[in-house]
Amino acid sequence: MTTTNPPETRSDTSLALDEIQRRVLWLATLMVHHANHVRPDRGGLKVGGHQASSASVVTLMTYLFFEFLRSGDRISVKPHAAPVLHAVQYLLGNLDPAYLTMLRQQHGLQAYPSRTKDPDRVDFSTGSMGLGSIAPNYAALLDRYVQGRFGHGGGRRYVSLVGDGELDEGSIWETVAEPALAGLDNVIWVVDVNRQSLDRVIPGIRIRQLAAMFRDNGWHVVEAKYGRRLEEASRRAGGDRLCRRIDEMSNEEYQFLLRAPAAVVRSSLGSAFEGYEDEALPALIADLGGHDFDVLREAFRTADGSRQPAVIFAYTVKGWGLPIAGDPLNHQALLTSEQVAPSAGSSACRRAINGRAFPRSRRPAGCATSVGERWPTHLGSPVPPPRFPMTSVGRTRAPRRRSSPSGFS
Ligand SMILES: Cc1ncc(C[n+]2csc(CCOP(=O)(O)OP(=O)(O)O)c2C)c(N)n1
Repeated sequence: MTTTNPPETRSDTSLALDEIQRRVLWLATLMVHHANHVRPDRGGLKVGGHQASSASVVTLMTYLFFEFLRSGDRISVKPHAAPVLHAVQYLLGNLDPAYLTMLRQQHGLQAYPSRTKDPDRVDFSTGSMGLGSIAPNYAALLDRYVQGRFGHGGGRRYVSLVGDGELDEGSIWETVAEPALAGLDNVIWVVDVNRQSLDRVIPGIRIRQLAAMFRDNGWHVVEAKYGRRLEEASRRAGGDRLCRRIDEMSNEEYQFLLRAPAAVVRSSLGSAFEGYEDEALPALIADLGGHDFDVLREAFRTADGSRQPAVIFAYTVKGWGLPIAGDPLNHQALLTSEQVAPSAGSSACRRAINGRAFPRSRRPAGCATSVGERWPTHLGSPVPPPRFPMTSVGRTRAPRRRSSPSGFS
């Protein structure tokens, strides 16, 4: 049997983003680790933090902040990804490094993104599921009103990064079905489909139903399901059955395969994996669209070009890149010091801790033009607020009508 591993198909920009996301992953992971295992614990209370939930959106957040978002855009970030947001802000030079050791500490970084209490920039507070994630929709509506009424504003895009478990909230569907949103082409939701919510694997069929509900309410639905390497495998002999098999398997089975030995993966997925070496299989089975910059670029391009509100279902692995990846019980799991130690010695981790804000001279190759030039300005130079006559807004009384009993007759 000839054995070949998947070819490197990523673009230069994506390779550069990969260098950045390694730093984001380790900064976010170490922030939580420090809060729980290093900082002296005076009260004896659990500190907490969500390393696995953070890891699942590291690629998405890196893509959004280092390539997609423009100055003036607004974003709401799912509650458990707060450490990722702060890691990104640190790398962008918007957060003092002293805060990296102050996660979940009084006057430090908040457990969930907070507009009022966090020291760096947070566009929308999240935490109560289904509230922060819907706020960008209404902000986009107000933006349209201000633009139409006063001729100011406009041009912003409103992005909401939500967990798949968050779609259980009723407020989400009230918003998705809101007729006033029809035609808002600057709203993009990204669902982090890590198939887990707390310590529960979400049944697969549900995502199909949810996508249909968005579609039925006039949203444009985009899927970022498979990475390039898995797509490549599906084009090999016998590969046609591969994606169909993965599509049809339950989320529980997929989660199991993420951590299964190569022989088990091979026997479950048949001939499509025949050409690959055993050591290539774990990365191949976990090669999902939500961790592939090239796939995400295409998905966001489609969503951004849509004339309706758009939702991207981005498939991810909860705990991606960490020893707890794909473990169904990883929701509140914290890496042990022994698990962190080998990584802490790795170059990616050292660079994460020491590499501040990517000075020009140290930017990864490929970033200088397409990615790099955006960094210092992204969200850092706010678009000035529109000027409109505050005195008259909401203060002009409608003429009073006198009620009279005859009104009921
Ligand atoms: C209104 C509300 N209900 C319950 C919770 C508790 N809660 C926090 S996170 C979470 C599940 C999150 O699942 P998901 O959205 O899939 O995110 P992830 O698993 O990626 O963290 C729940 C139920 C909450 N924060 N807000």
